[in-house]
Amino acid sequence: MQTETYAVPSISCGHCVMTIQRELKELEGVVDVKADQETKRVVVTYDAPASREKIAALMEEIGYPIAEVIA
Ligand SMILES: [Cu+2]
Repeated sequence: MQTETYAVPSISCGHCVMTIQRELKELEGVVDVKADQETKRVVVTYDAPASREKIAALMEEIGYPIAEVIA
């Protein structure tokens, strides 16, 4: 299991936060998602079969591309 923090500049309001959390939690292997509109960061805890690639692809698909992996 691992936890990663992503910079997601397109987070602009509470709806973005809700959408990201809802969509990512549906990805198999994702254990926890915390999106923050102030810092425009998303912290995801996941295990296989989820992967950074799958998370990045989903974020792209829903309109919130990851700009940078912070940690
Ligand atoms: Cu929004």
